[in-house]
Amino acid sequence: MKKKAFITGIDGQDGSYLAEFLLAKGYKVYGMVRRVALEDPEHHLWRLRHLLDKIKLYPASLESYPSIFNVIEKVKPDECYHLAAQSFVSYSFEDEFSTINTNINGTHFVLSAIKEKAPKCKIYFAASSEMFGQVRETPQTENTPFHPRSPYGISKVAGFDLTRNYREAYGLFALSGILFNHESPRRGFEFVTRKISYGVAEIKLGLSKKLAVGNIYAKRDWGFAGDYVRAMWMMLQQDRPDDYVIATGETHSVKEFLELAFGHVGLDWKKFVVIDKTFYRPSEVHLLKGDYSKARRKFGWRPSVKFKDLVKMMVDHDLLRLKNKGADI
Ligand code: G4F
Repeated sequence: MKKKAFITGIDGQDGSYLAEFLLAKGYKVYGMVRRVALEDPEHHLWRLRHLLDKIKLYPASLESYPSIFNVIEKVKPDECYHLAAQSFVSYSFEDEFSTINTNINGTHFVLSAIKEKAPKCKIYFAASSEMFGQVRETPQTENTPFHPRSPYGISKVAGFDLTRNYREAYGLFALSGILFNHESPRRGFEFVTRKISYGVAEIKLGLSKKLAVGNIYAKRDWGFAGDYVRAMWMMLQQDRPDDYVIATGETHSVKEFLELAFGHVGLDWKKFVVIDKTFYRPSEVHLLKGDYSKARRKFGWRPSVKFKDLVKMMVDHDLLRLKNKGADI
């Protein structure tokens, strides 16, 4: 019998890579999406276009316990990957309340429904390096204390604690992946890497003249999303549930990303980039750099894409996309 995997947020960057990965492993893949995505697949399901006849999608909302409960009761998954969230940090400052309600309740609903209807199901929770926030040490490990600096980060700390509590209190096989930033040609356009790769492609093709960004001195540990979904699956294949940092162990500034991205198409970033303070955050996470040695030691995970190659991959994709008028993936 094929194993059944259930992915919340299957229509996002990570969900789409994970669905591909699990299908290739022989899983039956089920996904939860908002009803609007099923009604308007062209806009909402572009990352899954090539998979739609291989997966089964159910409408449900992170805001509604009954909707999640019903889907989990129907699917009765063997593995659940809870990726869905309001995941854009900037937006979490604009609407603290909906980010906190949706992210914390959504995680709670998924955990509770699994406990009631599929208690043997292994659960992956998408925690985040944003939980480290104002970092207490560098590099950050599974033991580094959290100090979140955004409503989004706070919601992820609560999700992490809920997941651990369901493991300790009810014996669920529930764990968290503390993933550092991970990018790809499927990244949403609001995140800085995609904003830059797309902006560079537009400028190179004469479709735009300037790129406005915020704090270019922030540093992130950027990896390739395809590598990170492999880690999610590996975590769930271990004998015991535990939490893991997934990162590259390198840190680079937004400025370095700009230099490389513009440099890749033969342009000098300083001639095109303008700083717009409206993109600054009320409280910034200045530096992230993860230590993934526990994941390497326990199950041999390693990142396969270097920072420079990630930048090139994203810029090349966006050049092609614009030349082909929308070849998405
Ligand atoms: O690309 P970002 O918006 O990603 P951020 O805030 O690091 O969050 C991402 O990674 C987290 C893991 O650590 C995830 F949990 C989260 O869901 C998301 O995937 O911003 C990266 C950095 C920030 O320091 C930001 O201030 O880039 C800086 N930045 C500078 N100019 C900008 C811009 N960010 C955006 N989005 N847009 C700008 O114009």
